[in-house]
Amino acid sequence: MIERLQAIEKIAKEKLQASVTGAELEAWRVDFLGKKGELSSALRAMGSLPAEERPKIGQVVNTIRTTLEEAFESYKTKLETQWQKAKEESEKVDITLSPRLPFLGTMHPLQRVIRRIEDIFIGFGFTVERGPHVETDHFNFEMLNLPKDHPARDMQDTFYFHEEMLMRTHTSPMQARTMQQRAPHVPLRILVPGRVYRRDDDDATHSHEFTQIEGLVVDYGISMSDLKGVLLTFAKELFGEQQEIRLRPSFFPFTEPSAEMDVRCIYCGGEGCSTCKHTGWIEILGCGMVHPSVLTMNGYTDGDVTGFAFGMGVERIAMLLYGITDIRQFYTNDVRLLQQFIAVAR
Ligand code: 2NM
Repeated sequence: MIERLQAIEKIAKEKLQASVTGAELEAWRVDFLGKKGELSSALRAMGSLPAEERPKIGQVVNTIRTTLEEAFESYKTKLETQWQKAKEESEKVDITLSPRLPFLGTMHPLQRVIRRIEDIFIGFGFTVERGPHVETDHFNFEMLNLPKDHPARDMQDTFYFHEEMLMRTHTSPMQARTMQQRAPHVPLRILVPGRVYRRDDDDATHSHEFTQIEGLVVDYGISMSDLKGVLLTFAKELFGEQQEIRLRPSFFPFTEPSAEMDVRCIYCGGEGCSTCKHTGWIEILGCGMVHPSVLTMNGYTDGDVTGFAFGMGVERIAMLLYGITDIRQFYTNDVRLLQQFIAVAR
């Protein structure tokens, strides 16, 4: 009997050391210390022993039980410490690691140019206005001195929904709308940026959708010198204090007189290069004194009230500023282009 008990003790100690998981530990406790375990059945088997041997065996069983209970407790404590350590190790955070920066996205080059131009004109006292892209023939053409039979309507090939509804071909319909809202109040100083639409075949320099910024000033006694002063100051703020401009006579149905404005070539400084086609000048906008009929039709009937207006293509200016050579690059959203405009330093 004693040998059998000692054998149980030996096996129990070996199996305890072999237990690794909580489930194995619990199975071990049930096997060796539980009510139906090895020691309990040994105690029950004592019934068949001679009475004088029972106290001795009982003592041995109790000693082994105490030994195994202590071994169990200390082994369990040891395992729990290991589990805790492993858990802490796996959850360890290195607070000295530098953070991984999220990809922040970039402002589109067209939007950057729009914001810069808006800021310049806001500085001159202009407000920024936006209007509908789906327009009426009335505001897109009629109110801008382009009656139905006017040959100048051929200058713009238009996307029509039907006779009266179209995609705006310029942002000027918003100028007409604003004049009608505000007349006869002066001064009027507005800047209208936005997408415009023309039936054009796309190539490196043409897009059927592009971005225009037009401006309009209406007040008593506005003259061509106001136009020239504002546009020269604009050119200097956009391209630098040294920037020169020139005005060449031109024609638009909604302005009289009309002009085109060139800037000294920002690449060669006037020496002559391929960008300015060896002229030393680059055209960047059209402008003029608002045609008297346009003022009258839109509510400014006082003959002393005059105005100037101008319009520019944003893609063209962005191409000049950033050296982009194909207008389609603004719309294909190749991240290799966009990533060059990351404004946030690492
Ligand atoms: C241009 C060139 C010249 C222009 C005129 C007007 C309005 F509505 F006041 F008559 N808005 N924009 C204008 C004048 C636009 O773009 C090349």
